[in-house]
Amino acid sequence: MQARLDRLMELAARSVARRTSRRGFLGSFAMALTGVAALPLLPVRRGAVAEAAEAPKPAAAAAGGATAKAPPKIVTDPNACEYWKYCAIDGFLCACCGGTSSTCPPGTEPSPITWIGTCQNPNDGRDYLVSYNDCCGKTTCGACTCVRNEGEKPMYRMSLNNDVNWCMTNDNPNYHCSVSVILGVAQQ
Ligand code: ABN
Repeated sequence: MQARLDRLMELAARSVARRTSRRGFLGSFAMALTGVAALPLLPVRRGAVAEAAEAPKPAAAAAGGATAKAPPKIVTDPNACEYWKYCAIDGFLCACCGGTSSTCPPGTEPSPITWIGTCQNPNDGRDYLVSYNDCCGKTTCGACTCVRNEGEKPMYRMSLNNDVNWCMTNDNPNYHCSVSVILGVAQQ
């Protein structure tokens, strides 16, 4: 049995050896190796990698890339509603009515009761308490309407609402315009 198996295996090996040659095997092996080595040279699309590298990254954008947002412009004109200390005002700017941003026009009197807001000064980044007094004693000025309601609360909390005629306790309760008076730095 053993001898017959050996003979069978020998015949099979001889048959394979007749049909193949060592040189042929080495040739095929070399071809396969060359093919694998050439794979990275195939024309794959590498542009995407290059494009990704050139696109501004978030950090680069923040540092001035094409999509970076310009810093907000600081308004210094007291006749402009965007002036920082008007952040919680509701009324006509006294600066446009013969007064200044913080003083009433001649012939009017400041209201003794006011509404107080908190505005951030963009020049130093600090929060300031600002009193919004109405100037009373003349009919409405009508110039430079300015309604900014930062921090304002609904009317049920009257002291935190700016839509109130603070001239109501003045001898002459006519509302003319509003000023904003800086009271001090708010506690952080
Ligand atoms: N505090 C300004 C104002 C006056 C009259 C009515 C509404 C608001």
